[in-house]
Amino acid sequence: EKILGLIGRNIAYSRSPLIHNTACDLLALPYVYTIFNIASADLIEPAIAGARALGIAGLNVTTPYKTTVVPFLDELSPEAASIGAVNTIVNNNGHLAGYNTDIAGFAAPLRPYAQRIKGNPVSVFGNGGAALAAIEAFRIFFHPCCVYLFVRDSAKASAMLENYVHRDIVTLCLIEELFSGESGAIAKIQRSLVIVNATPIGTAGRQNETETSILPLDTELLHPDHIVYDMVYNPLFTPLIKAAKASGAATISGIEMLLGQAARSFELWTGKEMPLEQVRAVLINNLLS
Ligand code: SKM
Repeated sequence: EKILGLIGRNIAYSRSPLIHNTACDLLALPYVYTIFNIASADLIEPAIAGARALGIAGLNVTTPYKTTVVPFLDELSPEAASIGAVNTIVNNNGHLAGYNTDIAGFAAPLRPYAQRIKGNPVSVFGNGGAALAAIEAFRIFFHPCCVYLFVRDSAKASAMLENYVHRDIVTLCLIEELFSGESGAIAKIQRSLVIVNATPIGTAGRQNETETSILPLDTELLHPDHIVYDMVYNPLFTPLIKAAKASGAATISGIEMLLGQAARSFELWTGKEMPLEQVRAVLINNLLS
């Protein structure tokens, strides 16, 4: 059996083993996908060296190591290089190639709306790697004229954007201004065709979650022309998805991105197409139980 796995920190929650092991069972492929919990960033270099030496066939990488792994790989795909983040490693006889399937995985469920999105502004909430993957996906697949990036901490967001080659498509906006009713910020949300939550806000069982912090924005601002995309997938129906549905907006659940990136990683490792409908059914069942 060949070994696949996920490296990250505190990742027992991950549904990636379920997704990939289900797909391998369905296709009778000789792989097993496991969790490699890595406690600190200084263990990444030896972990990658170990994966190379042991012939681990492939890895996913999740928070907080998507940029940490980059210097230890032999090759980067163009989209991984553009945002400096890797979520998929393929081991070809000791040669490690890094990819980023979050970008295309994010874009996949937006494809049916492509004609509507092109040329329109979109809003993304968050200042981490997930937000950057979404921004790059809009740039590559939908050419919106601009992305409004709503953040709480503009210093952190500016630091993140500093390393991003295409930062000129991003306009930094403050979440505070939205909550204090600043008209410019509100107009940006109202003009946006897609609203993306790339923060962990709304995730089940998060520490210190209060009534007012389960939503990234005042959902009164949502309207039926919006497409609301929540990257959070647990719970399946997040507070944002529920509010968006109530306002008549189209909604995309975080499981679509999770499945989208997984399907692309799976194909890079196995050369086979993931049986998406069956895997989605198993995942939904698991999240609802
Ligand atoms: O990019 C993905 C990663 O491949 C797997 C994952 C997970 O299992 O939670 C989340 C994302 O970071």
